[in-house]
Amino acid sequence: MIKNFINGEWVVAASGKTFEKRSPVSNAVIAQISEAGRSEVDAAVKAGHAALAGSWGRMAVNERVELLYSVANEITRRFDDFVAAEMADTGMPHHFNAHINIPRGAANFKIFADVIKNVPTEFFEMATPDGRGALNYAIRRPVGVVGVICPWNAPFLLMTWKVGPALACGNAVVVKPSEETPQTAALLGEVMNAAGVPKGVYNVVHGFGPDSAGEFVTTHPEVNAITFTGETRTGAAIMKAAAEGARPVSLEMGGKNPAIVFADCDLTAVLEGTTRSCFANTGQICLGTERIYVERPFFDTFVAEFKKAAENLRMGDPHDHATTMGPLISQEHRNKVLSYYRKAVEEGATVVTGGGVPDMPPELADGAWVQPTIWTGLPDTAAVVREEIFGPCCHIAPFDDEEEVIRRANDTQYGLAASVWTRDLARAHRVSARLETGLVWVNSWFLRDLRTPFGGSKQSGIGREGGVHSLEFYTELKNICVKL
Ligand code: NAD
Ligand code: 6OD
Repeated sequence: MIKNFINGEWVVAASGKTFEKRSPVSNAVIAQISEAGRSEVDAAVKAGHAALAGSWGRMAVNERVELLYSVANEITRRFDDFVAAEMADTGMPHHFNAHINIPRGAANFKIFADVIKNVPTEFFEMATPDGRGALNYAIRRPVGVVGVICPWNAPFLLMTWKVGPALACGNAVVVKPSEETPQTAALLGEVMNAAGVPKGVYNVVHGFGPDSAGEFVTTHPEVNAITFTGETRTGAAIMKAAAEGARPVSLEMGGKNPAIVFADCDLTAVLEGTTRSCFANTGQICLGTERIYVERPFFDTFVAEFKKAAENLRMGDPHDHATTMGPLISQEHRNKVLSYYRKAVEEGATVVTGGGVPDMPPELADGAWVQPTIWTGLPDTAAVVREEIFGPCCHIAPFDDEEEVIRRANDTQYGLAASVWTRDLARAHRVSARLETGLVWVNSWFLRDLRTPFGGSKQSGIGREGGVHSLEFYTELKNICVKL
């Protein structure tokens, strides 16, 4: 059984409640998980405060930095365990876990250790009327116990993206992993103990959202700040919960990200890039592309070549290194994605490829598989062009000029990411500046130095995390003025 990790110990919920985790690949039950109730969440929050009042709260920054390096090294030492756990929970192919998800998890501890080691301090010598002067400076203090609410789509990368900076800044955390992906958060508990991180600094409580561990964390009055990644609707509910006690939130939420392809682009690069941005992790990446706008003279060529690329994807066992696309996370999510596949047809889409469920060998037949799917022919008002689907699918539409495509790309409630494909650099700068998104990639996708700001505009997010920008959320500045 996967247990809660509270104050450095493995804890079974007093209620005895458990829930099942099923494999996305086969639908077989692969784990039972102990579901934390209010009392376990309360114990986790209190353990966090005790850690802050104890050695963790008094630890010098350099010592904390060394501990975070030890955490990163221990993740690397147990690399295969993390890859196996993440692959079992998500069905994500081996290469994505081994080359992105798990290494980025380890890097998230190192990078924020380096950030905190080098953070500058504001310091001013002031004149005073009596001529003696004053020293006025600002120091950063941890915000306290941070509630970390995580999604299932890149679980370890996204959880450590928050736990890394939270700990670097000297906070304690209570993590609520997605009910779909409990394993790597639990493994990280073993790593924390092995690395010597004091008890209570890192706590994990398992369960669902409403009326379960997620709600218990976000409504707990002694949780000082809440950081969340997930759907926009959930983020709004969490913001309401955080209003009680006026607690700060950082929200990373949904998207409906456009790719804009100009006719002068590099065909090889755009095919490679958009194949990844639409289909990597079976389309379950918040930054993924679900709308492609192609300049009209290039439209037919692009659609024909992109169809071939989608049809070349290989679905199968995630352990097989030849597999390039896994299943969706769950049957429930597959039902949602397939409902959009039907809706696209009802709304009059031309199905360029896919649109249904693939034939899989008997041992995989019960998994949450769907075909990579491409549509054309829909107006911008169609549901599959407006709503986040979070599956391996996209709609491709032609455009005629720059103004038009900027307007259409921006015509959405979301504002997470966009990509622009062109050889004309002046145009790339011009278009990027006018897209209403937190991130823009030019001739690339999912490429980002971890020290740069990450986050969404409009209903895709509140706040920016990454590098020193994470300090805005995970620390509070304190102004100290000393009269000499
Ligand atoms: P979700 O919102 O359903 O769940 C996220 C987490 O919130 C889970 O741990 C869930 O148990 C918890 N939760 C649900 N309701 C809650 C409540 N009322 N109170 C407290 N906790 C609650 O999201 P998901 O389906 O796990 O993830 C997919 C979504 O995440 C997509 O919309 C995707 O775009 C988004 N996402 C955004 C980013 C980003 O950086 N902007 C990154 C990854 C995923
Ligand atoms: O690159 C990142 O740091 C990041 N947060 C990626 C998010 C991926 C969403 O699925």
